[in-house]
Amino acid sequence: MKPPPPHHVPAPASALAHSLDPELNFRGEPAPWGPPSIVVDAVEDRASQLAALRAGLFEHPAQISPKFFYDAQGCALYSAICELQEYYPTRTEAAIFDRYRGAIARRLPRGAQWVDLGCGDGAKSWPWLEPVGARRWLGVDISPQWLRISLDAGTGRFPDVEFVGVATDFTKPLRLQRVLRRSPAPAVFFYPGSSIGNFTPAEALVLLRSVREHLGADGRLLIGVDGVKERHVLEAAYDDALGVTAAFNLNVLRVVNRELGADFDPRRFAHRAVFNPHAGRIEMHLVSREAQTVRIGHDERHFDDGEAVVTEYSYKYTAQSFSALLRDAGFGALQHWSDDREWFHVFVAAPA
Ligand code: AVJ
Repeated sequence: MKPPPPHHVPAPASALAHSLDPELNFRGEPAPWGPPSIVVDAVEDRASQLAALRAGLFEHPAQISPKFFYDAQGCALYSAICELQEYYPTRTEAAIFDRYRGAIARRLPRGAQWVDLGCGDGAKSWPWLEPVGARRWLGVDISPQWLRISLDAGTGRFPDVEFVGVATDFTKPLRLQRVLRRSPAPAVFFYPGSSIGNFTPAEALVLLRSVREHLGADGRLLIGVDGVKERHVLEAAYDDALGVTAAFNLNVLRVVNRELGADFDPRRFAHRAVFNPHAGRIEMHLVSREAQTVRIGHDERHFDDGEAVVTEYSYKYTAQSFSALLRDAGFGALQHWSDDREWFHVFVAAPA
């Protein structure tokens, strides 16, 4: 792995940790992986995450949070999904970004602190850093492994940009004030990929309001959100001919087996993706193919034939409905870009 260039002097993890307010319950961990620093927020501890996973399985209907999709196998399958012919969101958003990059960048402040929410490998950020003349890049992700990868990639490519990773679970309230420098660099929050769709509209509103609270007058939000469209297009995107999304969905049972000592047999469940037009969401389920009893740790959970486990909601918005949500969250001066079919929406929003 390429070491950071010599003139890039990253803040030591300990220095950053001390700049954090203990009341906010941030704790800087000595970065065993070396510079640049990774700050670990109060990520819910593993035990309580697993307790919630277990509790969800005993509910009616049973549910598994989509955050459990993304083990190594799940991440590989998700990457494969993004290459599928039927899965249009990734490439549609990329095409909008490529086509309108200059126009979008002109709506963003120069010299920004670029905050990538759910940065993954960081690849979606890189094409923006030069056009906006970013000074800092803050990758926010639940996975320190992803942060390590994105920070290595970024520092190698952009020696003049300061890189910071923040490991946090932003299904919990965002508290990035202490890692964001105050003036003079305005913050740009970047939330691509329609990841906001995994939140209910009420939860999305909470997250957007919290982003809004992090922005000074010059700050902006750049966000991508998937559009409502014909049912057959949506359902094909979540139930592809090759069965990659089915494998992605079923893989969560292997995660559950490993994490909870359960004995789900993926062969005994079927993938199902349905568009629920009233709720405005794609729903992914795992449907029991037969009556069966599954062991979960020391307990047992019976599933009827046809009983469903809810694994993911992916909410879809129209340009109008998402504009309304942004306004509700305290944003205004909305700018909107879309593809010719209006399948995917990109917004730049400023504090109202
Ligand atoms: C990562 C939440 C944007 O909802 O489209 C893809 C996840 N699930 N195929 C989405 C997903 C099934 C994806 N997001």
